[in-house]
Amino acid sequence: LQLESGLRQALERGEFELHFQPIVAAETHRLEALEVLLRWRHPELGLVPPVRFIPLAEETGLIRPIGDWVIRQACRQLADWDCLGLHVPRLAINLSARQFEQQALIVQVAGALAEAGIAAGRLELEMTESMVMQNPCEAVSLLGELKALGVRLSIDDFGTGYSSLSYLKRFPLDTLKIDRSFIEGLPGDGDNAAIAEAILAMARKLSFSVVAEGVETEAQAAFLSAKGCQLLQGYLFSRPLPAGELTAWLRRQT
Ligand code: G
Ligand code: G
Ligand code: MN
Ligand code: NA
Repeated sequence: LQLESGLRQALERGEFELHFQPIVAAETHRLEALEVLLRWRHPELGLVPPVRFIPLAEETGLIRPIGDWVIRQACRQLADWDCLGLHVPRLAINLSARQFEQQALIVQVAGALAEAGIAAGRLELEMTESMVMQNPCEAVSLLGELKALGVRLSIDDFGTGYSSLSYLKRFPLDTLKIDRSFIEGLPGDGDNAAIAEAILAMARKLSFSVVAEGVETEAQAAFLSAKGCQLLQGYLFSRPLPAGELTAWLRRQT
């Protein structure tokens, strides 16, 4: 209950902040995108992780204004890096189910892009399989409208939900993010190696780009790269960092 009343005031009190985690090209390790990860700096509790407050934000509907803030703030930050001459090709933003239900999302995304002067193709929206599969008919029309804006669309935590690649192909999706539970223990874990290889082989045939999440070791990166995974994300390259630290990381890249 304390968390809920706090959450209502967190936006106006400026307690939210965005962290950013690099997604790099497997072959060159060059930056391809940053995933945007929301953090709540609570005045008494300290940093509250999203698993603790996103479900609450969804239940209370607060996810809508919060999600709107995330999209706007992320676009503003991208414009700031552009001004500094620091090249960030793309941002990947997580959507929640409640945001995805709404037509208002189209207006929010278009508004944020226009306000910051960001090309739509530099924004990728991440959603889970269940969000898309729960109501495929509505999903198809909403995804179509988002696609028409020019943004990229990706499936997060891929492999943990219920879907099939052939079904997913009916949606205008660009990217699959292999859930980190399948990256764990690669290349030694035979089951995970088989799953990762199968996802990569099918994704290649269906022309999805693939991001492997939770890459922590050189051995994982080498295996994934050898199997044709073009994009890698994980602690091996960087943890999610606040904007200031990410700016320093970007400067070290060039
Ligand atoms: O960064 P961390 O591992 O704590 O994030 C956990 C989960 O929180 C992510 O996998 C993602 O699903 C969710 N999350 C992080 N930021 C956002 C956000 O801005 N919006 C939504 N809807 N979910 C987010
Ligand atoms: O949106 P999604 O739920 O996929 O968010 C990714 C989450 O995974 C973030 O909370 C981020 O902090 C976490 N994460 C990112 N890289 C790694 C990693 O290499 N190892 C582990 N264990 N977690 C990671
Ligand atoms: Mn994600
Ligand atoms: Na994920």
